[in-house]
Amino acid sequence: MERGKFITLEGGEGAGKSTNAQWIADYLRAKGKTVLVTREPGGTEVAEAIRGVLLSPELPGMNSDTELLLMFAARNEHLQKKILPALGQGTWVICDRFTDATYAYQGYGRGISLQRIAELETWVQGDLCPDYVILFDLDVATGMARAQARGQADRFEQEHADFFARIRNGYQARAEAAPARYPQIDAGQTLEQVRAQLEQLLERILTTEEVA
Ligand code: Z5A
Repeated sequence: MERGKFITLEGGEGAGKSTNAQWIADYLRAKGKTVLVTREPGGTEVAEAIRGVLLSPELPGMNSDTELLLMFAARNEHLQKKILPALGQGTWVICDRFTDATYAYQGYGRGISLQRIAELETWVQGDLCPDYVILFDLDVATGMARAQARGQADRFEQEHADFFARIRNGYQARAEAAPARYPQIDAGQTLEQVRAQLEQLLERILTTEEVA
């Protein structure tokens, strides 16, 4: 059976990934694909429990390496129990954040060596990586304002603007290194305009399965 496509959604906070994940899945289902929507950190019982620790504002001051290891512990569980079996059955997997978030947040944001992240990536993922990383790009101030309007901040949302600026730069650096695999969405537009961009992109993925 042909393996499903693995598509991840990335970007800074408030960029609209969660808002659009289900919409993307519905669009692909209407085109005949079987689709699973999931998220990181999380996606399985154990990984969601780890997510609770990672996001809790009650646990400030977590060591950065601990944070990194917990991200990959959750990812291993998610991959083994959910993502790999689904891809193997031909299901398309839409994942709200994945390893690019680790490079952006723990690497560029916290300052952990990218080489160390790459070693854990190889250990946990082997050579599996997303077929496409849809990057929702948004200026930091707008993203923070959207997130703040939602209410209580989690452990990451309590960071300052310079942390989120490093993250945006990190995502851009990764996208520049492999632009065909990192199609970008201008997430500062209205939801209607964002979905028009997504529709064009998904059509390209469906028809050519290669984004120029
Ligand atoms: N993290 C990490 O550090 N390392 C890792 O390896 C991984 C994750 C995998 C997960 O928290 C945190 O874990 C995340 C990174 C870190 N922390 N941060 N910050 P999460 O899943 O709760 O947080 P998130 O992924 O950042 O979600 P988010 O802030 O909700 O962003 P979003 O999903 O992109 O945004 P949204 O929820 O779809 O939209 C936010 C609000 O904006 C909402 O009210 C929408 O109605 C509104 N919105 C959305 N689109 C628009 C447009 N186009 N116009 C106007 N308003 C809009």
